[in-house]
Amino acid sequence: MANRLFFAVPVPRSQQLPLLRLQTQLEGAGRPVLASNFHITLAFLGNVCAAAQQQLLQRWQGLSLPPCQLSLNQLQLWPKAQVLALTSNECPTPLYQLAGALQRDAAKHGLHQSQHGFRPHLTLFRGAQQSPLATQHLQQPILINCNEVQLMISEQTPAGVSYQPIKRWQCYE
Ligand code: 2AM
Repeated sequence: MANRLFFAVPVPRSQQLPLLRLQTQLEGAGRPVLASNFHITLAFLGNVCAAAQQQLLQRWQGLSLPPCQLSLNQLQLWPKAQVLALTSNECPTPLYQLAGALQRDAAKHGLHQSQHGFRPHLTLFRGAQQSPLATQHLQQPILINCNEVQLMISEQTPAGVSYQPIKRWQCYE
C-alpha cells in the first residue's frame, strides 16, 4: 500500500486567525482550505510505498531546522492549479535550503520530481479562477512562525481531504 506524502510546516492554531480573516475578505474566490489544514508545503513526494517510506524516514531521521519566520505578503492566483495562495518574496535561508534538499532527495530516490524550485506559499483557496482583490500586495504581511516540520499523509475522506502527521521534528536553535 502506498501513501500520498509531503513534508510541510504546519500553521498552529494560535497563528490561524489572520489567515481566516483574509479568507473571509476573499469570500467567493473558491473552496476555502480548512484552518486545520493550513500548511506550508516544503516538498511534495507523491505516492510512496511502505518500504520507500521507511527508507525516507531513515534518511531524514536527523532533519533539523532552526526556528524561523516566514512573512507572507503577496496574493497569487495560480490558474493552472486553480489555487489562490499567499506567497512571499523573501524566504528564511534555512527554510529555503531544507525545502531544496527535501525536493532533491525525493527526485534522487525516484519519488516526485518538482517542476519548480521551492516557492514558499500557503494555499487559501482551491478551485480558484480569479482573485477578488485588486491589489496583490498585502499592506500588512502575515507572519508564520516555523516551529515544526511534519511528514504528512494526505488522505481523501468523504468529508474532504485530511492531513495526518506521521512524523514531527521540532525546530531548535
Ligand atoms: P499546496 O497546498 O502547498 O499548494 C498535499 O497534497 C499537499 O501537497 C498539497 O497541499 C499541495 O500543495 C501539495 N501538492 C499536491 N500535489 C502536488 C504536486 N503535483 N506538486 C507539488 N505539490 C503538490
